[in-house]
Amino acid sequence: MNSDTAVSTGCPFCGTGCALSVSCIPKGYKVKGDADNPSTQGDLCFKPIQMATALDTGRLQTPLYRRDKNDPFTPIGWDEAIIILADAIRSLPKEALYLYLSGQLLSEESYLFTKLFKGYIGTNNVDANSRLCMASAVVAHKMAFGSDGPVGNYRDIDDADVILISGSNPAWAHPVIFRRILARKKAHPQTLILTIDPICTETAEKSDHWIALNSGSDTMLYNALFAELYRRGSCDTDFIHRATEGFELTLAEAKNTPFDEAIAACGVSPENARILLDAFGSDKKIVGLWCQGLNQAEDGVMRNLGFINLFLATGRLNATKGLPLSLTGQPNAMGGREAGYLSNALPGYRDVRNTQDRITCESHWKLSEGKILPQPGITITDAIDQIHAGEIRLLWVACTNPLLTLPDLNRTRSALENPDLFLVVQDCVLSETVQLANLVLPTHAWGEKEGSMTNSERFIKRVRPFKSPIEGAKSDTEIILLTAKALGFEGFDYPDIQSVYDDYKQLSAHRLCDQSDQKYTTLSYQWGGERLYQDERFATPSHKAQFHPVVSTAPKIELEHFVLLTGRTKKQWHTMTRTGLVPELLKSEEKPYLLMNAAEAEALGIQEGESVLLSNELDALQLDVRFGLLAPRHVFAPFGYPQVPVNSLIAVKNDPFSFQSALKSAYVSISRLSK
Ligand SMILES: Nc1nc2c(c(=O)[nH]1)N[C@H]1C(S)=C(S)[C@@H](COP(=O)(O)OP(=O)(O)OC[C@H]3O[C@@H](n4cnc5c(=O)[nH]c(N)nc54)[C@H](O)[C@@H]3O)O[C@H]1N2
Ligand SMILES: Nc1nc2c(c(=O)[nH]1)N[C@H]1C(S)=C(S)[C@@H](COP(=O)(O)OP(=O)(O)OC[C@H]3O[C@@H](n4cnc5c(=O)[nH]c(N)nc54)[C@H](O)[C@@H]3O)O[C@H]1N2
Ligand code: SF4
Ligand SMILES: [Mo]
Repeated sequence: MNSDTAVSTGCPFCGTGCALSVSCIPKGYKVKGDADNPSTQGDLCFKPIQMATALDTGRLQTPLYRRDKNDPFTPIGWDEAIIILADAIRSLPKEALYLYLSGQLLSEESYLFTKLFKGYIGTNNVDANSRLCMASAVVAHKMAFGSDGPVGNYRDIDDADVILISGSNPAWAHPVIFRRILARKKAHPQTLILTIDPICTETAEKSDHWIALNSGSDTMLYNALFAELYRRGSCDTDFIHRATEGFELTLAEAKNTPFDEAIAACGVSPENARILLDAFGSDKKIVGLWCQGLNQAEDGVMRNLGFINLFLATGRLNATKGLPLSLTGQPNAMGGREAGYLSNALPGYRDVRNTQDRITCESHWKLSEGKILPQPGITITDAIDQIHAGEIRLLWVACTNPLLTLPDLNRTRSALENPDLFLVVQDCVLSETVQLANLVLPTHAWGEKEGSMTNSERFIKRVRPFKSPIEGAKSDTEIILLTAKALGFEGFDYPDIQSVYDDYKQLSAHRLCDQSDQKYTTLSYQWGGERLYQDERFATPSHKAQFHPVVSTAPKIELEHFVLLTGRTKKQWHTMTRTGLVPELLKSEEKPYLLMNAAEAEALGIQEGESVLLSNELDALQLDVRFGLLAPRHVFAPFGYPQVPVNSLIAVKNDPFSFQSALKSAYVSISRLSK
């Protein structure tokens, strides 16, 4: 690349989806925000800047193979690797195959994988790490509005009067969105920032009010607010009658617990409850942001719906009074969902259970009718069970590291170690999951590949290469195309990525996520416009938005254990396959830790910095204590550190609607190590 030609691309980290401009400098690459991009307007955080210094570190450069997982790997050529993979796929019934993908893949890659598995091979056994991340938000959006797709956009932050953040720590996890929130506060100091979280996070600290609550009590809180807003006459009855259904039943359920009793059960102070009521009872513009604190729970869909109900009840679905905006975790979890990579989905926000949706895809892919199965595939945690049961015999993992990020890691590990499982891992570095593989397919990485991504506000942009690919690896797309051809499938002759996009975009025509009139070469587009449903015509069968009754829960916090919360830190990215390569990126976060209230630690005789034992029926781990401020009896540890994988303490408990795992919390005992 020429030093004076900056390449416009997208950030490979979080779902904020910053547009970047990368240029070549004598010592490497200079990464800046792309000021011409209307979505993120030139802003960025430190992660992509420092990542650009480690693009070649630790990279896999040749396919590796071993028939027996106890043998060492043998480097092999690409022709042989693809033949081994195609033979393994052909040798098994399609029900025994499973593909596990990632919101860090580009849309074209997720589309091709979906076409190959759900279309040509004919199995819906495809899922993505979005099952651990966005599945509850997806289901809640479908239930409330008729389709997946976040309603609002970042611009709504710029003139909001109240920014209500629940179960999300954007100061760490979506830094550019948080900066935009702080910029609004600076320009308009009356703006109120409210954060509902069991932890006094950096986001909560920088908010006007930290609204502490006990883990698991969101539904109780939102129901209490809902019923009280109605009692005060603060609901928008015109909007409710005109544009929604289900209000009465939802209200009846919400009224079940008296307000004061409910608030107390949640651990929310009466003063904080009043602040929330006053905000929703006013005409102020409220933007509601949420993420994993609502999604990753056994009642994740209910938490999402309870939060959305407050916006529907007060007519907040527009630019004037505000709206909800679900924050997406990974850089392209939005695009992956649009491309149909979840186990029930098909491209263009379609569903395998819908006959017309199947026929549309079959005909677009020139397949015979009936080739796509009408039953959703199994989800990833069920697939782990089926590996144990010997039903799933081939697992192909691309761009995710399940050995550290699924729940119940000991069970996950023993599944992946199963000698009867043929494990194929497609990754750019030697991840923990790669280390258990039979066949390793080394890939190009960020900076080397091209395609498109959709960010958290539905904005699509191009990702472009700015360096030559590492020698010996292939792009994810090429690997899929070679495998499809080795399996004898026609329909995978794409001369370039543009032709993949042009094919994929046609399946979005006349859908909510329509991008069919866009040109790949100039792609920069917010599908659905600034806000969805501004004509109050929703994607539901009746075209009305739907209230859903939400069952209130507020688990009792028992004195014999602590609630372990899990989540992110500011500098570390997931399993550290990226941030672990850059020492500057991890500074002060090199080691995991246990965040505790000082008084609760001291009551157990624990000093700050001391190493303690954290245990439950699944495992026991050692972590060093840091003091912080949390709701009583709550502690926090970050996930993803290979040396202390907290997910081994988390049982598989899934939401019954979204099958998303309750990764946010587990009960644990804490004890001092005997000296
Ligand atoms: N630095 C960094 N940034 C990232 C990532 C990363 O790994 N590192 N990952 C990206 C991805 S994939 C995702 S999904 C996002 C996640 O972004 P976030 O969801 O913002 O981050 P988390 O730390 O997982 O969880 C957010 C908060 O939920 C709170 N919480 C826990 N239980 C409850 C509850 O019962 N109720 C409520 N109201 N809150 C609760 C936690 O205390 C925590 O502060 O971050 C993205 N950005
Ligand atoms: N306890 C607990 N567990 C959690 C969560 C939590 O909050 N608490 N959060 C969950 C959430 S929201 C998420 S999103 C998941 C994330 O979990 P994972 O997706 O498992 O974590 P990553 O470390 O991001 O793994 C991405 C992998 O893709 C590889 N990779 C990078 N670029 C490419 C590429 O271009 N091609 C290919 N083929 N590979 C590439 C990386 O090297 C890495 O191995 O974790 C989940 N697990
Ligand atoms: S905020 Fe997210 S998308 Fe933007 S630069 Fe930082 S990590 Fe990348
Ligand atoms: Mo995520």
